[in-house]
Amino acid sequence: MDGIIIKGIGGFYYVKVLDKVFECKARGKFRHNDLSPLVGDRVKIDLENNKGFITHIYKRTSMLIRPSIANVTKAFVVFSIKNPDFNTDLLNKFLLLCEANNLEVVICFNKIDLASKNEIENCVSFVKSIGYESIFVNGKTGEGIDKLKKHLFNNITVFSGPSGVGKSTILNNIIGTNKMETGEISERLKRGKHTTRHSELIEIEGGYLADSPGFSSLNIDFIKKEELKNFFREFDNYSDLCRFNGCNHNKEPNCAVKAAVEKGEINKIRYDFYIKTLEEISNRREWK
Ligand SMILES: Nc1nc2c(ncn2[C@@H]2O[C@H](COP(=O)(O)OP(=O)(O)OP(=O)(O)O)[C@@H](O)[C@H]2O)c(=O)[nH]1
Ligand SMILES: [Mg+2]
Ligand SMILES: [Zn+2]
Repeated sequence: MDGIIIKGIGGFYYVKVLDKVFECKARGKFRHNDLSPLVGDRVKIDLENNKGFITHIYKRTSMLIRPSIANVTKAFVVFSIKNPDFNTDLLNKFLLLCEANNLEVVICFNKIDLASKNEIENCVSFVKSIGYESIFVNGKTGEGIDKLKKHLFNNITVFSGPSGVGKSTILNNIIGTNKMETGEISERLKRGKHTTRHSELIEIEGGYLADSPGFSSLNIDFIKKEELKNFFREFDNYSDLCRFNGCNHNKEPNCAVKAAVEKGEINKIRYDFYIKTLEEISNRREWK
């Protein structure tokens, strides 16, 4: 039988086949080729004496590390406009990670109840200038949540974004129960608790949805210098016009991307972030 792993706890994998869930163990042989099953994996399972075994893992289309989930196709990148305040640098990092993992992106601005009109406008115009779709929501009241729901069909969608922006609150609102723990960071620290440690897929609106813990440092070590530019979609319309093939839009002469930045057609904040990241990657390479 073919199914999908929706949860893994203590060596057991819960595999959904049609409308049934089977508790399965992995066959030892996966260890040999260094492949252990992940939530999101499409797998083949056998039943022997009422016990389930995963016998095959189908090829993955993507593999996230935090949270560790395979075959994710879409990300809701969540930021609150206030508390914690919106931060373009961090958004750029999350976007870069999504692009590098080949995920579709929906930017979601939460806590609209705490924001002024002006602050909302700023977010709208920033996102517009970089060519992404954004949805504004109130995770507590559910305002705007329907627009997010429309994105779930046929996808494995993961929430990403910094801690405290309201990811779990929005997820709870989408699924209609308080499945995920939410709360102020300070309260959580006091109780010595952390957000969900095991990953789980929740089936909803014809797709699967996964929460993720907030994190403040993002690992972009796997991105190569030469491919970084491909993850900035607003460069695409210009890069063919650069004088050099494979132009890195940095110090090369006659660079169409740089010209577009000067003309204000490409957001300078984004370009500066690109150069900063390019330098970070170059420096890292020198030391290795
Ligand atoms: N005012 C307001 N508060 C919100 C909204 N959405 C969430 N919150 C509050 O923000 C706090 C953090 O929400 P969580 O859902 O736990 O945030 P999270 O992104 O899951 O945080 P981590 O699990 O640490 O990554 C909670 O106290 C929520 O009640 C909103 O739309 N408006
Ligand atoms: Mg959470
Ligand atoms: Zn160029």
